[in-house]
Amino acid sequence: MSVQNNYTLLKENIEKKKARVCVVGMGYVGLPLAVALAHKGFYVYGLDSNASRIKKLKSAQSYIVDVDPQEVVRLIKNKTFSPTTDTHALKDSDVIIICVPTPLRKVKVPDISYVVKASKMIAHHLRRAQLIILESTSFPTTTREVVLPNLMKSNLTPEEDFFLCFSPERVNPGSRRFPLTKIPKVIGGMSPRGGRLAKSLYSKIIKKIFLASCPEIAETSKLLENTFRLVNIALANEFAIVCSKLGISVWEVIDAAATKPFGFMPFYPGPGTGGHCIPCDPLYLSWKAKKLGFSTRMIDLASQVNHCMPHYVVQRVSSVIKAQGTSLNKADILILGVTYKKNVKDLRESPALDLIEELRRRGAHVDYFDPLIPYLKVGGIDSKRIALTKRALRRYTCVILVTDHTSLDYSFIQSHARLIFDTRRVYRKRYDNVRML
Ligand code: SAJ
Repeated sequence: MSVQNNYTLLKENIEKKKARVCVVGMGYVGLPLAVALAHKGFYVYGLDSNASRIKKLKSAQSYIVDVDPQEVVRLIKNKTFSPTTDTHALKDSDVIIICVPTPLRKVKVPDISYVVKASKMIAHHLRRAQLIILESTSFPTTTREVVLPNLMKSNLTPEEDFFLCFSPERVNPGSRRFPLTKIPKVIGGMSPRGGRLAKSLYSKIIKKIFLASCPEIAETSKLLENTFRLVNIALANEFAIVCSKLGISVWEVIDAAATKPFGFMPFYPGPGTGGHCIPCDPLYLSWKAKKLGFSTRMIDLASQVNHCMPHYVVQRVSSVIKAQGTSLNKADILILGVTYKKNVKDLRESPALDLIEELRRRGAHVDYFDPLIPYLKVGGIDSKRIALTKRALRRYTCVILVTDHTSLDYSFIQSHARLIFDTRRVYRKRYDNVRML
């Protein structure tokens, strides 16, 4: 079949929503995307190697906060969504979207093993008139230098037999304000045709599409978005330290600066930066830059500043309790909130874990409470969250407010805790028993 026919056939099938889609990876990116496409009438396979995930999806047990399990079952019943572990779904699909994890190895080196595995698996089933889209965040050139060579092992001709694009995921877990369908989509095709095919697919579920001139633009724009956050959070953290030494409130300083209607965007200090995006994505860029002979000092320094925040919090708590006549190695500490950010049940890279480890290293007895996390394992020690009662609160030398979940009763906590160290500015009024980061 000629190039034009492959392209025309795909374009028509996508336009008429007759194209079958296979989303590889049923995680926090892939599942909402699969559901959104199925909801619009595409036939969507949800391919995952984890059989228990597939079983959960089929039995109305959603494990992704943004996806209604009943909607999943309804789509399955309507035969527009098919969760499966069967890789034959790949050959049966006209569009394949890769949404697999791209973590960091322990030594802060990108781990694209999942992307490589998915590319090889797709190459094995690749056929003419297919569109392949990588959504997983990775370093610039991954699409061209990693995915494409693997797909070409199929002996099919890129941008003639099949088309390849990169389109960064922008899912914001737990955000009702920005559901997937309201977040503009950036696409970078290996060819204009491929870009247009991806645009016609995504425009069925997302209004605003930005068609970049190549995959590297799309790959690098994603890293700029999250590096921008990393660096500005680090700036806010550094200001927190300076303001503490000045004896003034960093929160009031930021509020004052935020009155500027242009040229400023408020970020806030905290106990450190967790999650799988902000601490990790920028290091994909710095790794690639180093390969190209350039050291990204801003990223490296910002990562260091953020990484030191749990230690800084321990230092501050130590001096606060010293002023109360005790010391860390005699202290009972309660950590309030352990997830990496509020209202999201996710511990990945959470600064609370570093905080607990250091407090214990310095001899403190540490308990925790988090409404979303009933059990916790830190440094090999298993613990169960405490019951957050008046009596319990009074037991602790200091309560460290690490994650400001909306569901917590902060007035109750302030009324019964002996001392609170607030790292999230939950308490906007002055209280004798509250100290601020
Ligand atoms: N944090 C601060 N101060 C801030 C903002 C965040 O200390 O001013 C901390 C958070 O507590 C958390 C970490 O940084 O520990 C990351 O927070 P985040 O708000 O950036 O949340 P993430 O990791 O869920 O980032 C995602 C990203 N989304 C995607 O990559 C698709 C990011 O681009 C979004 O901007 C962010 O959500 C968002 O705005 O919620």
